[in-house]
Amino acid sequence: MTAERRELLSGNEALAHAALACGVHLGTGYPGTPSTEILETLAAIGGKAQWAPNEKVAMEVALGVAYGNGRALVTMKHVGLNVAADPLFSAAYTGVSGALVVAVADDPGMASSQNEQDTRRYAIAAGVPVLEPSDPQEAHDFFFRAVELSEQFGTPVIVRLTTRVSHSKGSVELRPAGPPPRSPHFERNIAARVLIPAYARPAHRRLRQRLKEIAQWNETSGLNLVLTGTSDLGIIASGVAALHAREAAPQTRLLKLGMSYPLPVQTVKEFVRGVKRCVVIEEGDPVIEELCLTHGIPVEGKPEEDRFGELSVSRVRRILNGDCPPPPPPASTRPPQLCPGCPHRMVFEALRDLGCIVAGDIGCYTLGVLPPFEAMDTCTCMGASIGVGLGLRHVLPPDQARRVVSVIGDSTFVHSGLTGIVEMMYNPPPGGHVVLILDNRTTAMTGLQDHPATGRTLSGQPTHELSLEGVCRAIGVEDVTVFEEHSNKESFRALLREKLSQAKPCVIIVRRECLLAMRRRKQESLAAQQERVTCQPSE
Ligand SMILES: Cc1ncc(C[n+]2csc(CCOP(=O)(O)OP(=O)(O)O)c2C)c(N)n1
Ligand code: SF4
Repeated sequence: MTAERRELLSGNEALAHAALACGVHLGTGYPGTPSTEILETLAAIGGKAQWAPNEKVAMEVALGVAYGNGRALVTMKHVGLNVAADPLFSAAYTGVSGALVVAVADDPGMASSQNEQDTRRYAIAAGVPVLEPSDPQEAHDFFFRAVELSEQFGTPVIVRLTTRVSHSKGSVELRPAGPPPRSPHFERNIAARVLIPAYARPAHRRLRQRLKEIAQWNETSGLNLVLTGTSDLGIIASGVAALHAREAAPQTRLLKLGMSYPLPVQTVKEFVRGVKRCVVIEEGDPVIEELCLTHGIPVEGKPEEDRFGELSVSRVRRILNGDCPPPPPPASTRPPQLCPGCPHRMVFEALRDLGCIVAGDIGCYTLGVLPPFEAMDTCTCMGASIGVGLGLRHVLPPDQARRVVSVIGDSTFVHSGLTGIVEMMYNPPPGGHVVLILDNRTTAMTGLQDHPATGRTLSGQPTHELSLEGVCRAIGVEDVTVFEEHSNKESFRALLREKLSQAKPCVIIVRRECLLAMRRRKQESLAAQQERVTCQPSE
């Protein structure tokens, strides 16, 4: 008999431990709060994990692993799934021969995101089953089930986490290794994997049939639990909302859905028949509520106001009592700020003082929108700065157009800025354009992750370093300047003024390491030095 292994883990860490125990051949993804620690943990405990340039590439690499009979984990935050949606939808048609588990972390309340979209909408649209763990233990256990489901039905499976599940810690009983993965090998199956219309049409029918079979499987999957209680009121809930519901109304009968799509319709119908009234409590969009209503199951949902932000025990209590929601809390009084001495500061001071119209992007530098800079005019999604800046340049009157600058970070540039540069050279605005790449040598906003232009892998190993100036020149930008004299604010302003006055496309790469990244690098090299000294054999 094996001794029980328990550890205090967050949901992200618990999922990574499960991936290791399942023998996942490769974990890949792109950082994004609240999902980032999954791959960092997987690498730290000895699994193979790597950052991809963006979520689409990560999904495709993972798909290749799963086409090759391997087990793959791909991780991202909810908005990452927008980027990876194209391969996901097709993967649902082609199916996989190994396992493909997509761990997506939603951010209800937008603690660190530009929107609060609900990943379950994608699961339904793509036709991919979705599991919703409610705590770190389930994040661990459900990953095993996701691998099993993926291999049994040959389907990608989404594990939807939310901020509380990803980040709260709990005592997790670590399961022993599951059934070992099959040996990776390639079996040709052209009709299944090449989505020309002649093959895609039957693939869509196969997908719908598979979903019916998975719905049937879900009726007895053991992922959905009925917790006993009185029959006056029944609650259907998923994810962390199920825990809130249990605490808010411990005497009430509760159907906790571990797998919300495809819905176990018979299980839900039977549950609703057994109670006088049934309320659905879920974090995010009213997805389960709508699925129930589509199947003619009479349930009540939460008020529209409770679709925004994270749920809590008190919020659930209020929903169950039918009380009116209070007005939303006032915005936090102390907005975040760039660190003192942050290299982005000098850039935004110059953009402000030169009266630029700034098409911005997402990263630490988005804080350039706030006082004392107030030097960002748009910020939509990762990579949008270049396209939006070009659009403004095309349409604005010349006196405004010549002040437009696109500002993008190094990680974001690699993620989704490259094609913006291609567009700039393919369809240059008549007055040219200025793109600023803020190369602080890290993905600072999400916690200092490496990326293809830092020359280090997720585990800190040296690898090929993408040259930002090289890639811009290769695309055809003749005017590329690398600015590194940070102590000289005036020379940066002069450079920016000069580039704004020319009517041609140009790129300025402002290169200076993020202070926190620099500090961490120094600490690492000090630790390595100390280790070398301690390891010196004594004479
Ligand atoms: C599609 C998508 N994936 C991930 C994120 C999370 N995220 C926001 S900005 C960012 C990158 C920031 O790095 P960089 O552009 O280098 O700017 P820095 O924070 O270093 O200034 C990431 C990963 C996101 N918002 N959208
Ligand atoms: S973490 Fe780095 S990039 Fe972000 S604000 Fe601080 S110094 Fe600037």
